[in-house]
Amino acid sequence: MERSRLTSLCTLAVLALPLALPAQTKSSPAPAKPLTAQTKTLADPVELVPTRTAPHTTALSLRVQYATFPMFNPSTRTNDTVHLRTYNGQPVGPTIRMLPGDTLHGILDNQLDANDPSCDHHSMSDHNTPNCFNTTNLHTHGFHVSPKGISDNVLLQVEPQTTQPYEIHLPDDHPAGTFWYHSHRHGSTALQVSSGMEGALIVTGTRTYADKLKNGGLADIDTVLKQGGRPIPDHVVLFQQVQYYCLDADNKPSYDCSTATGPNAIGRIEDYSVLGPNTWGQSGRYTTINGLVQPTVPAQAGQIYRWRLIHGGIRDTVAVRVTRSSPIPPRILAAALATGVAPAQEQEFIQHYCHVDQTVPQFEFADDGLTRDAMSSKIINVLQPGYRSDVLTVFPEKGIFCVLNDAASTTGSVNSIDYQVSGATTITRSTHILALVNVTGSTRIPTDALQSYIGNQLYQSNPELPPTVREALRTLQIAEFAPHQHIPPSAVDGKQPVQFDISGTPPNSGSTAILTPVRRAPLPSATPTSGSSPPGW
Ligand SMILES: [Cu+2]
Repeated sequence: MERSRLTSLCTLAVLALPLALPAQTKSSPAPAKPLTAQTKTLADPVELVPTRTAPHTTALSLRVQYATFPMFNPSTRTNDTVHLRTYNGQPVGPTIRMLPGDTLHGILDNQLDANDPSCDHHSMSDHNTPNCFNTTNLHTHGFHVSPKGISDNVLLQVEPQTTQPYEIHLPDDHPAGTFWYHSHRHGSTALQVSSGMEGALIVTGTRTYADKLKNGGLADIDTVLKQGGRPIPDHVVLFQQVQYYCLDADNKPSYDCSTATGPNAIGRIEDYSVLGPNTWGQSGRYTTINGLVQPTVPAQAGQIYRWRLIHGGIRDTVAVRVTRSSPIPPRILAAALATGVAPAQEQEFIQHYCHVDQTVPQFEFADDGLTRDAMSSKIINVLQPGYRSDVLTVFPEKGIFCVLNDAASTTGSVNSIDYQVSGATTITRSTHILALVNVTGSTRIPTDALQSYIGNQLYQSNPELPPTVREALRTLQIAEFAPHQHIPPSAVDGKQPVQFDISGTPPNSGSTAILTPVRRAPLPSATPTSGSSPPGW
């Protein structure tokens, strides 16, 4: 029986991890094969290293092309074969790193088929109707850059079998942090993003505290995220929601690929009607991490990791909760690590082994690419489509830990319905397994000491910092590394009305929201001030 989960629709989307598998042409799809344990181990997406032609000038090219690759399906314990639009033939777009002040000279090479039936009866300016699925463009989500010309211009139409040059200039004072890119051509955005057309866009921070004044008052948190004097491991964790379907005997879309035969058994995304609101649950698909369904994450106890969480999907809220597990019988553990946990066993597995009352907190230090005033200890880290969250994680001891998509409340989720059993009974959201972490090593830290453990490691690894800044770091106060100053209540000096009009046929002509403006915050002082207690702790 096909599992069915439901969700609602948003505007963006997607998926995946660089599988060590060659991209194949659409005429020669790979046969379904059992997944091996090795290909289930989480890895970072491929990195696209730009050519640095001069200081602050980088060049790269990104291909838009179909690729055929396997996607594991725990409900059948086999790989489905999917044939989808991709960047560079990978389930996940390559990671792109830039520096503040860089100008990126990009080429978007659209190799999709010019014979595009979805384009036949539509004008490409018809933004609100699905059309021209092989036409694309490139959006740099979160970048503070020009939206005009050949920069981050979502109105560009890159037609199939054409190339589009891009020139995107990051200002010198751009914050360092985690951003992402995806296709954003109106009429084909959701379909392309749901197919996996997105990747991480990282602005690397090299501005040290010592050079803060020289760098216009900016110092990057990246420069102090060290343990034992070395930079901590830095990983992309890109969530995608690839809602592919197959075709039944009547060539109608069907989420059940297990009974489809021949070319009809190849998963595809070619039809918006199968992507609509509240269809995620019916589809039985899984939120993937770097392209993998329920991957195994290797980790060392006591090692601090930076996880750059990016929600690149469109169909379901992701509420990340990391828990300890109780001892799992070896046979069940081996099966879970090798081929995942099937839907039929998932709730029982979580209840028996994933201790939601023993959560390992995530220490969030940046939201949507912007470093905060203070790290925030989160039990559940809710990401809506498009969100990013940079967290420090440290596992307190060896063992298996569960990474769960917690059953966030329906009102807080873009997906109001989860399972739809046998097409009849609906059940509200359930918790699902995103990944299992296999932690090794002999270090043991009490869970309630993780915060001070991280603080002390950061303190010890940054002896060159002024004492007040270093001491603040010990208590995870990081305002000196935030690109924007905290707004104290005293700076709020009034209110002004702001009106937003939403198009359509609302009962009223528009809705009015009252926003509270604030005084411009003062420039950072030359002398660091130490840890007055910020909100959120
Ligand atoms: Cu976006």
